[in-house]
Amino acid sequence: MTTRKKTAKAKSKAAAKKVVKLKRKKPAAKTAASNGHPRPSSRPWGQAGRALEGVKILDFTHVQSGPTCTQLLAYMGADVIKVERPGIGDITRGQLRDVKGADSLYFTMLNGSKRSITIDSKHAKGKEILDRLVKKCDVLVENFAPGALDRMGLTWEHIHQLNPRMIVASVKGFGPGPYEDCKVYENVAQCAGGSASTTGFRDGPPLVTGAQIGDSGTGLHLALGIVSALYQRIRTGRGQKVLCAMQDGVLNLARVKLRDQQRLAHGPLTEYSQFGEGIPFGKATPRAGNDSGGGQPGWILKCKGWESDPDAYIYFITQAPVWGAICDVIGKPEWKTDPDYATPPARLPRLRTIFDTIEQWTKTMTKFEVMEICNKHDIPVGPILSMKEIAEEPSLRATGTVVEVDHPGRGKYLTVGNPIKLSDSPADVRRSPLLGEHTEEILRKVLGYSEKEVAGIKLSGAITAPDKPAKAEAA
Ligand code: CAO
Repeated sequence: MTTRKKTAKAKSKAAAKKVVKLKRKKPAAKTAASNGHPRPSSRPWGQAGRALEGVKILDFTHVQSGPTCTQLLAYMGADVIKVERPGIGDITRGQLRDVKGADSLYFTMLNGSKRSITIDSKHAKGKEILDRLVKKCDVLVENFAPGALDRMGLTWEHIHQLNPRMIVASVKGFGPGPYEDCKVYENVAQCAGGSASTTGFRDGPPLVTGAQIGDSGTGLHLALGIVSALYQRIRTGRGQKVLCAMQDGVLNLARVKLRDQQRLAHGPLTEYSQFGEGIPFGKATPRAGNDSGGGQPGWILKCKGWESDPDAYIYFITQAPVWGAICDVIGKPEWKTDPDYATPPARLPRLRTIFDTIEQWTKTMTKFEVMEICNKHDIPVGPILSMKEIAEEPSLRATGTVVEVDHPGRGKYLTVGNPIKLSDSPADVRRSPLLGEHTEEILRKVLGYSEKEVAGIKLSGAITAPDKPAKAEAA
């Protein structure tokens, strides 16, 4: 072929390409909205993929705080790859066991919808596998004791050099400061975050709460930090560090008590029962028993059966706009006009008498009967529900808040589904993985290792417990 012929052919090829390009542009213009965002999907709701689809999480979490975070991300559609130590795994697999030989409920209820890979992070081959995972994933989440991730060689600099887009999210007990090196568990955080000193009765010791605000609460905060960092990465193209200290997370949830601390400088806290009882306030926010934390006084009152049923109680709020209805319902219509009871300020010093009187009424009915009557009048009340009642509540099953899943080691168990409901991204709640259940699958399909390489990795001992290097199939 002559040079001229070649040039002519190249020109006509380029022209043809241009036509194709132009042709391709049209449908693209159709799919893009004028603001540059994709056009709204026409797929039925819930069938347009899940919120975090495509996001890969390198999950180095253990115990409760970190796993709470990554389980939520998994419910939102992220592919969560949980890295566990060969032969041992997350320590909670074996803690508080109720079924012999099976992963505990502690573990199964915090690690649903994830995949498990076993890797010895201190083994040379293990480090190589981890580096590959770092390159493939979007977020690394960890809640090791301070310094442990660095000791594995996974420093921020190393991670960022391998993958500048990687978000590194950590839970620690304390933020930078005098306690930053401390190991921290739930109740330590509740105490250090201001919850324990403000929980309980005034004449009793500080109390920790049943809700795991230190662990699960901080996990929730971390999840918000991660999705925010993912969103920012769309603009910046780079990852960042996300840190949630458990002390900070608890304080964030206990902020109304810091509010009260500052109010103390300007006088007594009039909505606290202590005020009505004439007991002076000290220098710090006191424990307030079952007083309501807001501006509408409330208390826990006995209901029918309280003598034998520890949960036969109801929380009753004397909300000001429905005070008249409350007076009628409890048989005290005269309180509506009595100057000692008619206005919220007049009632404050008399809250004890008021709640004692209301309790005489609530004690004649079950908590559900009280609720039925009060709801008709818009009086805010809340039955004290036992965990048994919650486990059996059909409406919580219907909404997917309580989900039953099947596990090969323990059979059916209940777990808490996604408490955050997205109308276009329904949660897919699956059982927790067995230890190393997905090791080979991840090595091959995510990291691209060949059969031969996987066989070599098995022999190396990087994915198996030290006592059984060559034989173990999937750790
Ligand atoms: N391969 C090899 N080693 C591994 C591994 C793996 N796949 N996964 C973990 N390890 C090692 C770590 O490298 C670390 O070893 P070094 O200390 O020698 O570096 C060790 O296992 C685990 O570290 P740890 O100190 O985090 O674990 P711990 O049980 O002693 O402490 C806890 C637990 C929770 C107190 C601590 O992790 C912590 O303070 N975390 C931060 C706060 C937090 O999340 N607390 C909530 C806990 S839930 O109540």
